[in-house]
Amino acid sequence: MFQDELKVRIDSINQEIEELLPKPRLYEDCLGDPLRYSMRGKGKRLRPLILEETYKMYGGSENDGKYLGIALEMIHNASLVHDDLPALDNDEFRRGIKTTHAEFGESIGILAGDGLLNYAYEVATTGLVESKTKDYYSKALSILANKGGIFGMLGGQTLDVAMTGKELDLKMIKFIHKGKTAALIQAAFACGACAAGASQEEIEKLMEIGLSVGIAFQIEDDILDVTSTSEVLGKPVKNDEKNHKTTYVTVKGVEGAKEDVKHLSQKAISVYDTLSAKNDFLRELILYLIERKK
Ligand code: GRG
Repeated sequence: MFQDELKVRIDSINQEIEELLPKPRLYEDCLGDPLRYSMRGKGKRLRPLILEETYKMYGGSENDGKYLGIALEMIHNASLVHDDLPALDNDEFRRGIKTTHAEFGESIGILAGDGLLNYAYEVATTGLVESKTKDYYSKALSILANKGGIFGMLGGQTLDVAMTGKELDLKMIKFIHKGKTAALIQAAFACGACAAGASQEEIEKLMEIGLSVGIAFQIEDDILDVTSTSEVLGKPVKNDEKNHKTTYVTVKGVEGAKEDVKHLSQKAISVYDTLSAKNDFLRELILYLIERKK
């Protein structure tokens, strides 16, 4: 069953995270503790999951997918730590536990996010040193850095902050979603394939799939913010209203937004079905995300 398979894979990713996180020191570990804490909680581990599945799908059989996948999850978690800070969303709960700054204080929260971001690149470059296919790996690494940076997630998030309180049209909202959320999902689809030596044509298709899945994922996030509960999500709801954000739901309503999630997911599947490699689990995962409850 898909759900059982999903659990096995998430457990395996959680083990890889434990393996690659810095080990606790004997003396008080004032950065290591908050850094490890920031990776905890019931995260869906969606990004390393996708990355490692695409790596296998294109024949990858070494540790390259693991290093890139966990580095990507660390970049994602660093972004969550900073997103929760008082200067940004000011949230005290995520994944059912206190946010890093709520647990360790704001200054340490800022530093833990910085530390995790830098550590992500230490993990990713350790993978490069060990890789037997450095040409492929370095190309994947450059996609990872690009999608996490000013032309990707960081750029999208900055625009999101700059536009807070303003009325936005759908085109602008999608542009923000493309950066702040879809960029890392594109990295998840493209980096694994790239590290395994997939062709440029396949990588471009995977980027297209990542874009549709990523925008759909953020729209669903906006939907769940108004339709779900904090118990189910493990984080506060009605956050967008609190933060004066115009979202996809503000513009299109819940039903309109749901329709667009379906449409984007179908678009992703139709490109997926033209790929030269196959992975039924990954295909099911894309479909599962349309129905996600958290
Ligand atoms: C420090 C790298 C760095 C960046 C700072 C704050 C910031 C820039 C970016 C925030 C980007 C952001 C939070 C986008 C929202 C993406 C999103 C929908 C996150 C939730 O992802 P899930 O649902 O979370 O996969 P889990 O908890 O399951 O991992």
